[in-house]
Amino acid sequence: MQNIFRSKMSRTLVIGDIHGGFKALQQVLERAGVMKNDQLIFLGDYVDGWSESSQVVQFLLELSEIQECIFIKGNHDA
Ligand SMILES: [Mn+2]
Repeated sequence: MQNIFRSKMSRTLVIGDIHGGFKALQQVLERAGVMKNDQLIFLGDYVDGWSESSQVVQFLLELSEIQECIFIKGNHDA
């Protein structure tokens, strides 16, 4: 019953401080069970930290074409 209800509900999910952690980003999206009708708000700091900043940015650009995304610029992204 809960799954049927959830499938019709859209959520707003907020993600911050990815810092080049592409694998961690994949894991958090998977564990949150992100669906097409969820809105994603990214709080910035996409780069600096882990070594996969380019993969993170490429992935988010592609994701934004199929999913409602809002990107805020963090202090590390200036
Ligand atoms: Mn940060």
